[in-house]
Amino acid sequence: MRVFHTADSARHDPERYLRRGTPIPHPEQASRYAILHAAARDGGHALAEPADHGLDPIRAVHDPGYVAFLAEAWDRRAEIPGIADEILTGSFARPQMHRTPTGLLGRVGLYTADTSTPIRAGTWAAVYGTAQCAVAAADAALETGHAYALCRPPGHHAYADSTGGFCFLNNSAIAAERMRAASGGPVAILDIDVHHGNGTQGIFYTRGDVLTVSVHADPSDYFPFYAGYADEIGAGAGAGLNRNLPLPPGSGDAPWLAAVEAGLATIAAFKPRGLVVALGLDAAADDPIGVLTVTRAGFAGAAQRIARAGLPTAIVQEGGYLCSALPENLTAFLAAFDA
Ligand code: Q9C
Ligand code: ZN
Repeated sequence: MRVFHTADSARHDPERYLRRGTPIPHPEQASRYAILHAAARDGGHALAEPADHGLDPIRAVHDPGYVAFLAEAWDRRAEIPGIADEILTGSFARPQMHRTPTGLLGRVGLYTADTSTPIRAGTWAAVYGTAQCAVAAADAALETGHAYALCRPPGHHAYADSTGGFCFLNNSAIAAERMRAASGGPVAILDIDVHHGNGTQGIFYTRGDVLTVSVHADPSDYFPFYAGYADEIGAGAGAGLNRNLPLPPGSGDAPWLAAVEAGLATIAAFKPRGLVVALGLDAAADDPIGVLTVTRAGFAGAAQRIARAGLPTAIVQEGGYLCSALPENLTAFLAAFDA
């Protein structure tokens, strides 16, 4: 398995976020990069840094004003009087707003969904570099069959114009659009992170050329709350091309793998030219913020089933938080995919 990673990933290091009103150590820590990197290296995979394809593949799925905001915010922080050592706000735009503010602090609330995505000194370098990993994996998958992008921070909660849920740039969406453009054909995304891939769904909801499928914990009392229900099936040209497979909290390998199989059946019927797997490992039983109980054998089983689909496949890292099972589950997934 070819693995694309960048040391810039560790330059985004959020300290804390508000969990139910209480500041806690941020779960999406920079050390996730070193842990996932060591797991990939020890698994005997071929590690490489990606080429730099610039902003075009990012702008292919993200709003240009949003991309400029992320790229410039830290360097413009002096425009926010009294700003802390990170850029974050407590005032968020809502759908009924009447103005688009031009000041930087107003822009933060316009482009941010929650308190989990502070922008710090190295944030742009990290999210830019990790998006390039997604592009490289998409290209390599079309050339050689499959590849893994060690993306950190994750991406699937980022919409075209908003951060959220630890995510800034939607790496899986960037990989999918890259594969679609390069292959000339439709592509599919299978998201198996424990959280619904709401940003990815939002980006492709009205598109007829990208099928989005997500297997996740029921969002009715779990992040991201406002999307991820089975009745969200796409709209316009994308009608019928979004499938959500929510599972009750506590679900383990058997129902989770059955949902993965159901998603793969929908994908096979779509006949895509490529597949992006949004590989969250936070469905694991001992993940600190997950609510499903998937085992290492479950992750290996998912990888086998996905590999059997026989599609050019870019595997893009999403969530999965610090616990002893995190590296073991990555190793198991990649090994089973290659087997
Ligand atoms: N305070 C991923 O796994 N938790 N993201 C609540 C609002 C957010 C998880 C945030 C969990 C996001 C990529
Ligand atoms: Zn997640």
